Amino acid sequence: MEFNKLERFRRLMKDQGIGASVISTKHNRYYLSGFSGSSALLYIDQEKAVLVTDFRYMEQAAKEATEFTVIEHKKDIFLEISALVGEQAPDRIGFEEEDSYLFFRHLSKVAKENNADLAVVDHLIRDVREVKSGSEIAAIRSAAAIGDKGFQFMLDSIKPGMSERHIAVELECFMKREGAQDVSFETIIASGERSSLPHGVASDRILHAGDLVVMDFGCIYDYYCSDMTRTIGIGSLSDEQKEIYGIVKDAQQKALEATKSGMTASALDEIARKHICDLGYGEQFGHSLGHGVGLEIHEAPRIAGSDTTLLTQDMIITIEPGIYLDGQFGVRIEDLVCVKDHGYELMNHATKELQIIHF
Ligand SMILES: [Mn+2]
Repeated sequence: MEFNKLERFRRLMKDQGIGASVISTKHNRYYLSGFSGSSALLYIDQEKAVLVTDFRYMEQAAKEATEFTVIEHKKDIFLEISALVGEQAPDRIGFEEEDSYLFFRHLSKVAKENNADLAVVDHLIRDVREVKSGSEIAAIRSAAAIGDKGFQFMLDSIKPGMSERHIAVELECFMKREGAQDVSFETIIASGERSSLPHGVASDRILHAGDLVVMDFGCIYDYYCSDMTRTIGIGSLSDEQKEIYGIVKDAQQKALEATKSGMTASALDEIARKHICDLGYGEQFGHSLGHGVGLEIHEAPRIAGSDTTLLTQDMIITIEPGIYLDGQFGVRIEDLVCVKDHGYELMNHATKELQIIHF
């Protein structure tokens, strides 16, 4: 479904008695206005939406931020903001506590000049961003499809003597050739004993027969992120390695099949966790099951025991259980899914059957 993001935010502001907001962080600024440049402030009240930027971005802002009036500031951007606040005279001004202390100091001065209080709005925008519009889902679907192709590319191109870093560079290059703007986070290629590090970014380690290799990667397409993990084997694997792989794969499948609108994030986490605990590896699954994905690689909700958010239609989340045996090996399998009223849309289609490359 397509919806107006700015109007949704305005409604939440109104509910909270926030007369005006000044939005400054990159992703929220892009989300609410469509402006992709690196320097601007948004001023938003119930009637006005104004983007204040400098000479360099005037043309781009006018083109991208179509719902906003674009104005240029010459010296201090907060002079323009203070004038806008002055016209509206709100009791409370919304701001993002995620921004810097310096920004907070400047905005505090604006609030004082206008006899207004400051109110945090990060959580309001987070609530809007949790549920994706049709075009956001389409962008993430495309980003996920590039990831799937990237996995196949790696299966076809991993050769004896390659290091983790070599594989990561080839993969990143491939995804950019396929249309990715960038990687969505530092590519994780963790082989052999390094695969027990849940966040083992690619190192100089050379792949060997008997290794499991955890490959966790993603890209950005049309500003939206993808995120997937596959674990593959090199040469012959032990029965224990294959058994652990099977447990993680089954836990992931169980969680996928349970996913639907109306359940809590914590209940979903519990489904995969219970399967792994019952088979004796609960202690070795030390992270949460997943997270929301959107403009940023980690967004709300968290799919964790501590997050009681109700999953709803068109939230996009990862499902990524893992088992890590310290100093030996690890397995993780991750897909992106879009939550639906009666189930889910799987956004990754790369095989999860254990792939073994024979050198
Ligand atoms: Mn992830």
